[in-house]
Amino acid sequence: MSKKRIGIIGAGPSGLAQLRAFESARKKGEEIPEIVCFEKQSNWGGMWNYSWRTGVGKYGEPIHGSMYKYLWSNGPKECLEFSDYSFDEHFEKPISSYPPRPVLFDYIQGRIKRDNVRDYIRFDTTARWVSFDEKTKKFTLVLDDLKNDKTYSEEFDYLVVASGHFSTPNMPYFKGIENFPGNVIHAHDFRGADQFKDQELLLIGSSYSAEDIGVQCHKHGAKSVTLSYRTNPIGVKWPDGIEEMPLVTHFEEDIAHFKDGRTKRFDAVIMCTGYQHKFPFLPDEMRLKTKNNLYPDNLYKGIFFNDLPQLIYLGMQDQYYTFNMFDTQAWLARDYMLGKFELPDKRTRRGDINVWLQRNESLKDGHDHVDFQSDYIRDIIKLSDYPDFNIDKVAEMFKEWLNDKEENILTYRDKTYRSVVTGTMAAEHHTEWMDEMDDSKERYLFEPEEEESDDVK
Ligand code: FAD
Ligand code: NA7
Repeated sequence: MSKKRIGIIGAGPSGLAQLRAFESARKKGEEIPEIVCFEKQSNWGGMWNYSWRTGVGKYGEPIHGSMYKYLWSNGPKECLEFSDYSFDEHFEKPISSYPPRPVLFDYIQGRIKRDNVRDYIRFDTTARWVSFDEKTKKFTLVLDDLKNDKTYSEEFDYLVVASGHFSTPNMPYFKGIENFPGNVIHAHDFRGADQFKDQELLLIGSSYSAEDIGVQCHKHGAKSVTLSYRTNPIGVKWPDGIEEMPLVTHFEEDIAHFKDGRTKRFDAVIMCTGYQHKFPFLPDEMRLKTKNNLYPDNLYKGIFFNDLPQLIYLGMQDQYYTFNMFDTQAWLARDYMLGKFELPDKRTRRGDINVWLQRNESLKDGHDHVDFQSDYIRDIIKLSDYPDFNIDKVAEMFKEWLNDKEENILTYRDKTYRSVVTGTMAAEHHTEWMDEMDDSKERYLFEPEEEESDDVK
């Protein structure tokens, strides 16, 4: 009998978790199926693989990346640590709790560089279209080899969609914005604060992007930052130079009018208005349709598409937990594909989904969200052999992090946390975050030498 074939779309943290899950089974002596992972970029790492480009890439594909220069982890690294590959193992010394992007990118790569994971990935290859044959129960995947400008197709028994969901902007319209004389961009195209130095900035939105881009622009010298919220303000204590205002109603040239009747002049507008789950390679009946949400509908255990469980989605939830959540999902998905984890019937699955959806409806604040996602991880981690980690402690850290941010949005990244994987306490970074303008790995890992004493002993 020929080997089963597994197709994975995307080599970001979720797709890489899937590859690592299979590698871990292979190392334990299990026979694994034939696996091919398709990645439209030239390298792995998804969002963490920074691109200076905006718009389209060198082959004319929409740019995936939404990360920017000077991006530092927006939560403690102890909350995302792989439980089978610790920060200690990778860096061989304690590091701080909030590393910059290049350092986390390095960590993600460390775990997979030791395996032959790269061999499974076809880079510069875009998944263009998927169809499913009810008779053969196989997927046909149409692929574009971007480098050689060739289109071809291959068949798979299982399809893992790990294409991310923070890439296609949600770009609302505000009356008069077409006549705004300055820059109007979406957070997806923000590549760093430098160009906004000395400017009066308007950021629309009140979630992670607004908070982080606002604080970064303040740190790097914007004249003022105004955050405009639709539903709730972020509500932390803002320093002088950052303020929150209600939603913009319309623009007149460079003047924004707000719901409370106030007006203000701006040099640039950044829409921090979130992203769309977009799967242009999937037909209607296989497409996950959801907003950014802690429990997207139609996914059993947050993973298996209920109408067709051979179709697997990873990392489609809104995220408190990230890398360790993708791992728990990927390990369970692997066991299903290996025939070691059996799914109940469709009705039972639906019932399980409904319970989570109902609870999701009742969540009130960040602490509830953390408890919800922690319980979700508890629910799935027990179903595979992914190494257990202290979820209670991680939930506590998330809640402390939320409090830290409320207390002081400019200094929360100077706090340190203890690893639940190794017990190591994070080191303090050599420079306070507000004074640290260099986000390179070299600068981050550099250890200032002890100052030599002039005292004669
Ligand atoms: P992605 O990282 O988005 O990777 C998806 C991959 O799929 C990409 O490589 C893409 O090129 C590929 N792909 C997409 N479509 C196709 C196709 N048709 N064919 C082939 N390949 C395709 N998380 C944290 O833990 N800490 C943070 O500080 C943090 N900051 C963030 C800041 C920003 C601005 C954003 C946008 C996200 C941030 N995140 C953060 C969340 C981040 O999305 C996750 O950490 C993680 O990258 C999600 O992994 P993923 O593999 O699911 O998706
Ligand atoms: P999120 O977390 O999905 O938040 C989107 C924000 O945009 C949220 O505050 C929304 O307000 C706001 N929004 C959406 N549409 C509109 C319109 N039409 N008008 C005004 N405001 C709007 O996306 P982020 O980009 O902040 O974060 C995504 C990831 O990127 C995250 O994981 C980070 O790690 C980085 P609402 O509250 O719904 O009224």
